[in-house]
Amino acid sequence: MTRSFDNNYLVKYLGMDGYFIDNLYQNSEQSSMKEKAKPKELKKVLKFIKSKKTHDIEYFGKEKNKDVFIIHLESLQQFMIDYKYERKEVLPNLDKFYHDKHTISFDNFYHQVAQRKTSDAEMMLENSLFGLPTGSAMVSYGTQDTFDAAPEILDEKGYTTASLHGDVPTFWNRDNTYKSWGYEYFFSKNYYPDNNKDSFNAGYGMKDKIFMKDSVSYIQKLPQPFYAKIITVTNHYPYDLNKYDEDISSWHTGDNSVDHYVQTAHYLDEAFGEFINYLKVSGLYNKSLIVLYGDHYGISNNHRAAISKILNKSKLTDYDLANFQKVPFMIHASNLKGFTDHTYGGEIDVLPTLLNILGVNPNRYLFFGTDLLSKDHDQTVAFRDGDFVSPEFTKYLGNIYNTSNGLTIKKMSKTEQTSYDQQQSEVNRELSYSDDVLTGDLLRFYHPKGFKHIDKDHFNYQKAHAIKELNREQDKRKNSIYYLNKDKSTVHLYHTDAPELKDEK
Ligand code: GP9
Ligand code: MN
Repeated sequence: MTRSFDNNYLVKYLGMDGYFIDNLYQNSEQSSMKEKAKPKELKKVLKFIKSKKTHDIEYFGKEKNKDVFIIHLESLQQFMIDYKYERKEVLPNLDKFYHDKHTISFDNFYHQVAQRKTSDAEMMLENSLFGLPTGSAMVSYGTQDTFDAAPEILDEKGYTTASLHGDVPTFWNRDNTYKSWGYEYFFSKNYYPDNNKDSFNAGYGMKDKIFMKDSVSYIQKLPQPFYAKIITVTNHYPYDLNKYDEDISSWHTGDNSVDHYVQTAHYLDEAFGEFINYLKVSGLYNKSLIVLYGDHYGISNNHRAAISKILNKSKLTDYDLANFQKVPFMIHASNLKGFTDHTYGGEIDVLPTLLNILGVNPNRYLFFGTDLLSKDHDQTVAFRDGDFVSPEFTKYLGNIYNTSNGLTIKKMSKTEQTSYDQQQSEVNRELSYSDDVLTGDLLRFYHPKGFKHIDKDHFNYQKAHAIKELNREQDKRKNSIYYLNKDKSTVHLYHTDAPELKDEK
């Protein structure tokens, strides 16, 4: 019951009757909470959100109407950036991108997921709403709740929206949730050739090099501007990889559930490098806004001995483990002047940051995060269990540290105590208000001027329907990469060393 990530999985192990009873119980719980929720509940949430308004003229609209790639780097942690192993960079392509003169790279950016890792990350990234303290918000509320998500907001600005992922559509209830979020297209596993061949898969889905190359067949047909989320999966516990894909040896910490992480992370980097090369050769690179994020930790705090070895720290503290929760976050576009941004933030802040750069005012929406690039961004980063990090304090696993020097704070001055209490109460409020929005479906009461909530029945992710719809849209809009290339595919521009695709021309 704790693995409610995929309804098919539940049916398989509970049987249809058991699944039906569980579903009935879940739904009755949820619908009674929804019935009890009234529009007045929204008032206190809106008051809280409005108190965190930001103004960021410098970046507003800097990349308006650019194509957008959101690249989900599965389980990639920040410590791997510029990490060397056997005197080699493990992530040469990502390191290069991180330090590029047009990439804004964040080095104090944290994942904020709880148990349901990728689904919590997707909820935060595309709604600026937290996941739930237990269970998956996408599974429990994704089908029936009202959302104001990134795909819907950008659709209203003329964007074509698509999510691409080499796993089955039902995982994390994506096939239903994405309709509530307004994704026009969802290219999941069954869209990809040979998707069931063993050698084409590793762990939870298709291998990244194959998935990313074959995704081009769909990306090139998206009328522009488009918003395309590409969800990788190979760098996922337990980090399985065919021997022939291992271009780097494993770590030798002696902890077998950690040691192969470096190999799948390196594989992910190679796949990313191949994808970026295609963007450059096809001309998409300079006309796109490219966002990269690590969705959550890959190596959990239970592996302290192994973490000490890979970080080369003989005495690992909870402060080190708090820093270990950092994940990469990078924004790249030709009009951006690259730098390493030390601002404290997390996944909840991505959507307001992205929309502002695209020329959409984030203050119009009920977002719990704030624009990382604005001077008035709120740098208190809430973790789902009530811990938090800010430029002053790191509260983690029951200890409080001074963020700048990592020293345990045993006694606080009066001013420190006031500031600490303020931050803690803000964290508690934002987490509980975010839960109220989901459990009470409060966004159904939110109708600012010009808002229209989507009709979920409009969306159909069946392959035959979607391909027909895509071709129709292409003919109507006449501005996909494929159309502009005189209806000739650009897939031949994509070069991969994936042995499974070596015969493909
Ligand atoms: C499943 C993949 C992994 O489709 O996104 O999900 P996770 O186990 O990381 O939550
Ligand atoms: Mn994940």
